[in-house]
Amino acid sequence: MATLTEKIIQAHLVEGEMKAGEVIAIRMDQTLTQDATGTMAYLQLEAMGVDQVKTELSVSYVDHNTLQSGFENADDHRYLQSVAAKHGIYFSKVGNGICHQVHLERFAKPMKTLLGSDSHTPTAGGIGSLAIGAGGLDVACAMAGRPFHLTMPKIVGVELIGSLKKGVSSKDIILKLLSMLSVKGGVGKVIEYYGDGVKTLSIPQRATIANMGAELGATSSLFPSDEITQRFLRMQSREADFYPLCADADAQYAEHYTIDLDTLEPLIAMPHSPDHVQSVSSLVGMRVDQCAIGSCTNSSYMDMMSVAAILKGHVVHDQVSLTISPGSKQVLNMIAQNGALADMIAAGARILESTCGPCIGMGQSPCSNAVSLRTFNRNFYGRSGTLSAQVCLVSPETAAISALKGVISDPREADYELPQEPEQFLIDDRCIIAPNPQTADHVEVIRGPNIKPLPSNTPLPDHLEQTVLLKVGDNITTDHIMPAGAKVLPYRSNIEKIATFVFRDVKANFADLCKEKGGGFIIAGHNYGQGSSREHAALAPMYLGIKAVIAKSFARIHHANLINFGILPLCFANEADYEQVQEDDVLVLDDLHNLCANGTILIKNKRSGVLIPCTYALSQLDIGTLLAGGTLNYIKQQG
Ligand code: MIC
Ligand code: SF4
Repeated sequence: MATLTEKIIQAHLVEGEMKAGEVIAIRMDQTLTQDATGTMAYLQLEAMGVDQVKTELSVSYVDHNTLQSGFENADDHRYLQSVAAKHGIYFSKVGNGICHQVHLERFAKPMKTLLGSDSHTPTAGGIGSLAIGAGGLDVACAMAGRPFHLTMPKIVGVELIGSLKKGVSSKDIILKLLSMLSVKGGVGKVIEYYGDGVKTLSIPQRATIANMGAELGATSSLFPSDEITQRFLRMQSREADFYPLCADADAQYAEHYTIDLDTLEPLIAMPHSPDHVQSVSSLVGMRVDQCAIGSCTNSSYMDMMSVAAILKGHVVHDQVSLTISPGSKQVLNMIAQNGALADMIAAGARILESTCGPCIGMGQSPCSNAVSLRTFNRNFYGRSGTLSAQVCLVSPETAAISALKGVISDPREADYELPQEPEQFLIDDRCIIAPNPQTADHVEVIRGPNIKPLPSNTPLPDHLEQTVLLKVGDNITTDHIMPAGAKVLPYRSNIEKIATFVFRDVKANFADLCKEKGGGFIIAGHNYGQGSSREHAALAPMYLGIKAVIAKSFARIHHANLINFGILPLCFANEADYEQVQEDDVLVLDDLHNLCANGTILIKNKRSGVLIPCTYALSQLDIGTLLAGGTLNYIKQQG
């Protein structure tokens, strides 16, 4: 009576019991990194003194920082390529595609585990791989052969019935689920899909759904590995990677939902959260200024073919800028060869590289007060680079038809021919550089001036008495904490510099305040740190002297990142006590050297004298890590 998740975890379990809520450790078969998180991950791997990676496969992708408006991005790329060659890691060159799309095409395998330093790593769940996003340090540990610790998730079953109608896409399935569960509805859970509707979905369609499980806050999302999976692998010339996998008929799910694809309609997530979902039909006629198609969610061959079919013979509306980023070199090459790219160009689309691009604010910021329809997965405040923009998330079909009309339009009314799946994908891996064990020893790791040494933390003192420097509400994203975009991303390997941007759009003087007060605390509401895996959202605050975050609840990856860098994550035992703390209050924490697993602690507010009970979800290992001042210190301490 096992679920898909239980079957894969069982086969990789190193420590613990598969009981929801228990801490377990699993072996990671594969890892992936991307350049924006990869530089730190590899600096950490180097700090651990690891010679060759211990995984079955590790891949380093370059897809985020590709604007190269200064030397910094290119320096990072050089470092990544050389460090990959040195340590036995495959290197996917810039231009080869977005990490999740390429990994799905060329490397992901059913029944394997994958840890990636990017929150959308679960995209590979579409092919039946248990794929989890984590901070770079956790990925470095996995490459060093250490098992990955996580809390055994609850398994949620989502039954898909019926089949999608023309103009309705798999993006609408996951937007529907987001409207049902919210951005924190998946925290501590793996979402498994089953039912007849699953059989109607291709692997890239499944991957779109698994990708945006990250927006639910889920640990991962999983689809069975069936004849559709086998066919996809055959089309990618890797049928040998097929492994059949399905949940047992009597598998037990902690929660259960059904989505009827027959009655599903096109949906749209309104600003500034992926769960602010409405029907497209209710917004038809609203002005659109920009449409951006691509990202790891919706940049597959079939997505591009649907878009090209809608655009064919038409021209983009005068007032709209349409950008298209095909997800990989494979996709771009195929649409170039079959003429679909020519249809896009003729329609006036602006073709961008096969990278993240506008999704992470790397160019294409919309105009002031723009309505921007994007096929991406996140529409967090400010992420596009234009604070006043209204960014909405839609399917490729909705974006394409709206780009032609200049207003939000319902793709069910578009007149286009549904594209056919190809017989075979175009295989050309020459932009993926395989490591060569014979020459690894002689490789020199190249560090340009933007590759700064890792900052370190000091052990946690027994007594902390510091000021509350910031109080924020619910659902604070890592984009709030550590903004991305073209101006900030170049400094991902330069913590001193990137730390000056922490909370830039929330409290402009935050970094200066930290310096002035010699560090302090942050108070937050629910789901603090939702969104990306960027460990810079913990590492940079650590650098600024933040010692603890006290919140109503945390997002999983950020919670782990805080521990990895020695910042204490505490939760209000009574949510109402959130009101007992204000900015500038001085809080006192005592007896920290005697923290015990999953315990409670009393915090004293010096202003009011009130004692505030807080809980913490920390294992003994987490406590050891925090006391040492973070994972790297802990590993050194343990020898
Ligand atoms: C994102 O979508 O926010 C990112 C950029 O891909 C991040 C990683 C990063 O910040 O480098 C993610 O999702 O983890
Ligand atoms: Fe890149 Fe956007 Fe996907 Fe993040 S969500 S990996 S920035 S495409």
